[in-house]
Amino acid sequence: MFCACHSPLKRVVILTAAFLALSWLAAQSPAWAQTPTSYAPAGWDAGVTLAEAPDTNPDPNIVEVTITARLAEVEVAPGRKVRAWTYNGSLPGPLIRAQVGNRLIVHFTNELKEPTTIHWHGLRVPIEMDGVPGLSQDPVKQGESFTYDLVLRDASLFWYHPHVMSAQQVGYGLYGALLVEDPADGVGVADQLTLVLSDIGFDSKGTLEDSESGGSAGMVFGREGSYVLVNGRTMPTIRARAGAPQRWRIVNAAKSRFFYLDLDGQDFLVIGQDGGFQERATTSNILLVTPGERMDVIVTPRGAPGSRLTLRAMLYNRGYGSIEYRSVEDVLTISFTPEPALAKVALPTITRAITPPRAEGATPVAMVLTLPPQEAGHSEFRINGVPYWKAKPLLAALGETQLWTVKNDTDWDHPFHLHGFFFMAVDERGVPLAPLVWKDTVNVPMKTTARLLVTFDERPGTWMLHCHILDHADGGLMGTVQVGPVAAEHTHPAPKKP
Ligand SMILES: [Cu+2]
Repeated sequence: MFCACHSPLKRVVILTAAFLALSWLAAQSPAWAQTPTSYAPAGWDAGVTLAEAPDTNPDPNIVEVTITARLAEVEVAPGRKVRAWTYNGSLPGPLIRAQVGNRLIVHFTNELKEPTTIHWHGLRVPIEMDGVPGLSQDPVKQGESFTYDLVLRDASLFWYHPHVMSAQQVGYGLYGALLVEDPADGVGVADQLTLVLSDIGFDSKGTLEDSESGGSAGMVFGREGSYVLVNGRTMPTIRARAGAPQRWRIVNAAKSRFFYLDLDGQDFLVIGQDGGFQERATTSNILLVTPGERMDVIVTPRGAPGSRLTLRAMLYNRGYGSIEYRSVEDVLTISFTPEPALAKVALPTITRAITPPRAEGATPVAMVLTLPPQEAGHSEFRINGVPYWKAKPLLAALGETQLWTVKNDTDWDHPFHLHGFFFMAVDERGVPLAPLVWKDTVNVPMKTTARLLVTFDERPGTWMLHCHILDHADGGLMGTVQVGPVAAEHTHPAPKKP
């Protein structure tokens, strides 16, 4: 067969054209395509290093790791040791690092006495990989294994934790970060941290606090551990040159604690949240991260060379017990090098085209969250009048868009989480709140109503929805949505009453 490129002259023309095209592309290539400049001193992040799960698969498109749940003694501050429940012996569990589009294989083994699972918070997985016993898999008992095998469809920070006795298991240390990166995301900030915020409670002997402490009242308040942790350490220090930008990927993995972050009034440039980049970046001098949520921010810490700056958790009223007799907590110290402050560094403009679900024609679904007065010394949270163990699933057809109205009639905030799907918050008229962003966890403040648009795509299954204050979830504030062909009406399998 004759090919035009067999003619020497034509070959030269084609090669020249290709060369010119490549040169033009190189000249057009934006700043982010070049290696971004690091301004941080060597070892700047040693105080917050996360253990990483080694990828044992040579295929560049597959990340294959081994995760084992087991007891281990960890040191959260000098001389402060606790025998925690861990993944691979570290607190938090190892950071799993992958690229968007990768296949992730996790060989999970449980060496704890208690049954457990791994739920992949925020990931759009098939139901078989969602980690909820009774709905998607059997609990993994002591000595047993389970292989999670899924495709990472979205770039963002995600996290993993058990879905069995969640308040206890997460509170005792079972959580880790999953960072799904997009090498072409264009952020161009070299100095990056993944920050897992959490807390833990234990006594002077290093024994974990009873996860049922305070009984029903403890459940209603949402129990917080007294040690505030950043990547498993109390009040770590990072080093930085003043005026140099850093990208922080933050997840709140605490079972109840809200983090209301203040960097001495300096700005957080928020570029993304749970499901990836926002439509456009926003600036705020305080950052609320409720349990389960993630934030992707650029900070440019400023201060005199050689001085220190503290990231603090301010008081945030999420209900009775959250601000009374409480004080601001120090979270992390930034220690500036003696170098002169960097002059203003231009930051990238991050935008993303997001098509919101259509509110017109969406099926309205109403949920009312209540906390009836105690009965027989016992409290329970309810959705539409029933706690989880008496609830029937909501129903949704494949491809259906629903408009969920979540009315919080209680005196506590509830970070509302849906498994397996992103949603978008909208106003009373169904118009998405600006800027557009995909969420899987959104705080519904006390006595307010959230409106969430969600499209249930091609993945059938029975998916959890619940408050991510895990004491509240265990106290009844959970439900399910059954997506897909609906058989006979059914109730939940063997409810677990706390
Ligand atoms: Cu709640």
